[in-house]
Amino acid sequence: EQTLKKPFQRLLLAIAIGAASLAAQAADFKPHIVRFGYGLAEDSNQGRAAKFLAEDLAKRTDGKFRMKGFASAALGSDLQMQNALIGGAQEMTVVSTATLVGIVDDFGVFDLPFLFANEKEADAVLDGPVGQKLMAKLEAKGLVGLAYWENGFRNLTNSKHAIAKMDDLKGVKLRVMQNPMYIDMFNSMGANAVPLSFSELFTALESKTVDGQENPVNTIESSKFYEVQKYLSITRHVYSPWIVLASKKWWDGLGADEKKAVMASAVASRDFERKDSRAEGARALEDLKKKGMQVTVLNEAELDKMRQTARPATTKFAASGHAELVKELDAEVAKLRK
Ligand code: TK8
Repeated sequence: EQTLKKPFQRLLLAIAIGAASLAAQAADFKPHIVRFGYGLAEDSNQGRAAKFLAEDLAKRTDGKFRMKGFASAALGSDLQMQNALIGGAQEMTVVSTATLVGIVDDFGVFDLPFLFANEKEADAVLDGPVGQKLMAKLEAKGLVGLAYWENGFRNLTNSKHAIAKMDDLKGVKLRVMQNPMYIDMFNSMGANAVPLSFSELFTALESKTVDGQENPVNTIESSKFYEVQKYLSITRHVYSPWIVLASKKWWDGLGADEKKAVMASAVASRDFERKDSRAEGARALEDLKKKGMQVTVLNEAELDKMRQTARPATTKFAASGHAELVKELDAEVAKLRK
């Protein structure tokens, strides 16, 4: 029986291998240069994930897709790159979803302060129906959403004084992303919100055009903000997603196998990036302390004050045609907390 079974199994295996290699040969990949622009330094979570993405995509396409990463906004700010993708002048990018609201305003739903309690909730919502529905809306605007990366929970830094309570924000000139929710939120808390692209931020902090900014600790470290900012306040006021985008003009010219490979690489890069960013977070915070930043952790009462104060910004967003979406998102989060 054994002797009969073995050759038969071998035959099956041989057929399977043959079929698999045939399928691989049949996959149709043409040579492509893919320009992938991003805002952070090459030595950052964004840079590491960009490198992973390029290598993964090369593997999946027999080296036919050659992705070139452009760090530090060398191809432009988030907004400029979005427009370059829409126009077909650039193939891919990764940007903050908060900077997409001028194109699909529904993305503002992820800017709601204190929406997610942890990364697990964020992953479930972004990779679930709400996140996917919003991605689908980009197509009509000339963009294809591929995957959400983690930017992370945002914290405050500034060069004026320690911020231990909401009232300490009074009069602080705070750079925010070009996004109405952030402007409303921080103005309501007493700060002076100044919308500015990330690519101009370091210089603005250095020249004291603005006193402070808010970003995850990974970014504060990789962008060397500790050189120009003394005080760090742990607030985790918004969980910030990044989104990997392709130009629809470019995407539409790809074959089915090529689209599948790009999509698969984007998802693989997402898993790599989230793991890497989370592992890096604690180390980045320790390093910021070593670099001389004074760290203040806001207590629950102060965070709650911020939450209450920011509420009208939430209401305003819901009232501007997003009531259903906010309800849907709240329901998903509630379900996750059961
Ligand atoms: C980088 C930006 C950045 C974002 C910001 O291009 O602008 O503060 O957090 O990560 O997308």
